Amino acid sequence: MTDPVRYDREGDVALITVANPPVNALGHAVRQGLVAAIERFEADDARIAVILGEGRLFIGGADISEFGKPPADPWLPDVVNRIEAATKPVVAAIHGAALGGGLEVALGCHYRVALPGTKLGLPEVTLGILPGAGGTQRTPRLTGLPKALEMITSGTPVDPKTAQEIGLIDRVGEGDARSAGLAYARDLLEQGAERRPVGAMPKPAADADAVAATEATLQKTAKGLVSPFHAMKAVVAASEMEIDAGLAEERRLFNELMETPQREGLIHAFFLERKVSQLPEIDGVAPRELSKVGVIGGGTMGAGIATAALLAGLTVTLIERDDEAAAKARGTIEKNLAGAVKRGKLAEAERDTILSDAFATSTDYSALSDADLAIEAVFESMEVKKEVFGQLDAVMKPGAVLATNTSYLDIDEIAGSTSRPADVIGLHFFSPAHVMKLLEVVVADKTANDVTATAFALAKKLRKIAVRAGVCDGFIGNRILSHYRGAADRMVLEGASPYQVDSALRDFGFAMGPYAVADLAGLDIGFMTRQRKEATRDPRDVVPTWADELYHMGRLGQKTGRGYYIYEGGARTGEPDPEVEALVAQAREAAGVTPRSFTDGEIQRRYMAAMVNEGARVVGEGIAQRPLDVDAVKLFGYGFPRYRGGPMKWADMTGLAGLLDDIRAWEKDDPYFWAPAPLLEQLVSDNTNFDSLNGWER
Ligand code: 3H9
Repeated sequence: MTDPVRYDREGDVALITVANPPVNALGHAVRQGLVAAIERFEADDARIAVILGEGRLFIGGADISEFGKPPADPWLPDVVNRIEAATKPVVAAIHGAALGGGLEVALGCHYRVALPGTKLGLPEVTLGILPGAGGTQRTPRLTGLPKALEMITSGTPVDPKTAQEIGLIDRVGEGDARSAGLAYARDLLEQGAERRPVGAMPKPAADADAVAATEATLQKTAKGLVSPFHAMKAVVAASEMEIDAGLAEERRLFNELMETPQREGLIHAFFLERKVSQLPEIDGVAPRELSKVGVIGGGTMGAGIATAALLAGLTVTLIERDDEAAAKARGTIEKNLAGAVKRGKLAEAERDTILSDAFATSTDYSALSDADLAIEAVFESMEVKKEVFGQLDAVMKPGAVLATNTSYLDIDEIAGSTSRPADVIGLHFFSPAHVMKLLEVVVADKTANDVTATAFALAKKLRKIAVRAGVCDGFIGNRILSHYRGAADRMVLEGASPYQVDSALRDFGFAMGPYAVADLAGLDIGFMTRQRKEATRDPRDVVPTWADELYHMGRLGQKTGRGYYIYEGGARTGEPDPEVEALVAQAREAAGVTPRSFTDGEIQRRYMAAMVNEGARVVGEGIAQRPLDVDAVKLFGYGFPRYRGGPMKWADMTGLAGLLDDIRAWEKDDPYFWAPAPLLEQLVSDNTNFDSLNGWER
C-alpha cells in the first residue's frame, strides 16, 4: 500500500499530499500521516507548507465508515489543532471538494486557496452529526455568525467565489492545486506573511436576530431532525465562549449526536445510495449505446419520462396515437420544462434548443427505427402493451432496448410476446417522472445483463436512484405498499380514524399519511387496483368498502376537491370530513366490528411491522436482492423519512425479535394477514439482522 500522506520539498516549500483514494477520507492512517508530516515540516528547513489532496479532490471528510467503531488516536480535532499549532505557516490548496473534516483541515491551516469549481462545505448535518473538528468554531470566526449558521445548519456547500466573499478562503487560484498552492506559498513568503491561526482570532459577534431566523427556518425545513438544531447551538457557542471552551462544547454536542439512531439511519442512507447500483450481474458489463430515446404515450407519465430524458441531454421522440394527442403531450412537456426554467434548473435558451432540436413527436412507430431505447407508458392492459411491443419489435433496430413502464403487469409475458425477450426490461418510473428520484429496474427472466447495465446507465444520466427488482405484482415498492396500506385499512376497520392514522404516521416522519397520499394519487387508482385483484382475492382479506363508496360518490381525492379529506378552493392540504367517518362507522357495523381505540404508537408499530414483514418476503423471494434495495425504494419513492434509514434499517434498530413477537401475537387474531415472513423468522432464530445480508465491505 502506498503512503496515504506524502511529504516532498519544492525549494523552500514543503508539500504535504493526502493520497487516500477514492476521496482522501481522513481515516486513521491519514490522521497519523498528517501529524507526522507537520512534525517533519517543523524539524526541517522548509519555510512554509502546502497541504493538498491527490486525485479528483482535496479531502471528502472524516472516514464515515469508521463511525460507530472504537476511536483510534489521533482524533481529527487533535490533528486539526496540531496543524494550526505548526510553528511555521501552512497553506491549504483546495481543488474538487473540501467537505466536512476536509474543510476543517483547511480551516486548521493558516491560509486557504481554492480552484474554481471546488465545493467547500460542512455537510455533517446530512449525516445526523455536526462538524466535530472545529468547524463550528473556526467558520464563524472567519465569516461571522449569520453565514456560518447558514452553511452549517443547511450543510449546503459554497463555491470558491462565495467562499472568498464571506472570508472562508483567501484566494481563488489557477491551474492545478499544486501550482496554485506553490504560487500562493511563494507570494506569502515574499510578503513575509506569518502564521495566522483561525482559532486565535476574536470570537464572532453575537447576533440574536440571525439565531432567531435560523431557528425559524429549521422549524420548517428540519422538522423531526436533531442534528441541525445541535449544530446551531454549537455555532452559537462560538460567539459566547473562548476557543477552547467552544471546541469542548462542540465535542459534547457532537458526541451526543453520535449516539442517536438518526445518525445511524442517515449514514445507512448515505452508503446505500452508493451501493444500490453495485450488482454482480452488471459488474464490468458495458452498457449499450444510449442517446436516442423513444417514449410511447404522452400522458402524465410518458410526458414526465420524456421531460426527464430531455433534461438529461437525450434526444426524444414521443409517439402518440393522433396529432391532437401528440400536441397535448408536447404542451405538457413544454409546461414541465417551463417549471425547470422557473426553478433555475434550465436556461431559457437551453429550453428553446431542447424543444427545437432534441424533441419530436410522431404518430408513426417507424420514427423510432434509429432509437437506442424505447419506453412505453401506455394504458395498463396486457393486451395494449403487447400490441405496442409488437410494433416496437417490428420497427426498432437490432440491439435496441425495449422497456415498459408498467407498475404491475408480468414483464416476462410482455417479453415473451416479442422476438427479442433478452432486450426487454421494466423501467418503473414514479410520478412526476421528471421529479421523483426512484427508478425501479425490473429485470425479467430473459433480460440480458447489458440491458440491465443500460438501464442503470440511463438512471445515472437522469440522476435517479435505480433499484433492481424482480417480476411480481407491484415489484418492490407497490407490492410492499399494498401490504402496509392493508394494515392501515385493518386498523381503520377496527376503530382508528383515517385522520388519526395519517397524523400518527406524520409524527413517525412520513411526509404524508396513507389516506392523504390516496387523495393525492386519486381514489380511482386504488379502486381499479381492488377491481383488478378481485378475482384472485383471498376471502379472508379485508376490503375497505368505504373506499369503494367514496369512489362511487365521485370523491376521487384532491382532483375533485373531496376524497378522504375536503379541499376547499383548490387547497392542497385537506380538512377531515365527518361524512367519511360515518361511512367507516357503517362499514364497521356491517362487518360486526366493535370499534376500539388505538394509540399513535400502536398505529406506527403495526404499519411498520406490515412494511417490514412484506419487505422480508420480497427479499426472501429474491424480488429485491438485498434489504438495502427495499430501503432505497421506500426512501426515494415513498416518502420514508431518510433519518430512519429505510424500513429494514428501522427494523434492525428496533430489534427483530420484538417485532416478530408482535407479529406472532397479531397473527393469532388475523392469521391470514400477519403470517410472519420466513426470512424474518430465520434471522431471529440465527440471532442476526437484515444488515448482515447487505454485503457491505466496510
Ligand atoms: C465528517 O467529516 C465529520 C467531521 O466533521 C468530524 C469528525 C470528528 N468516508 O460519492 P462517491 C466513499 S463527516 C468514507 O460515489 P463522488 C463512497 O461511499 C463527513 N467513504 O464519489 C464511495 O464508496 P464506494 C463529511 C466515503 O465523486 C466512494 O467513496 N463529508 C466518504 O460522486 C466514492 O464516493 C461528507 O459528508 C467518506 N467521507 O463524490 C462528504 N465519502 O465506491 C461525503 C465518500 O465503495 N462524500 N466515500 O461506493 C461526498 O459527498 C462524495 O463522496 C464526494 C465525492 C463529493 C466527496
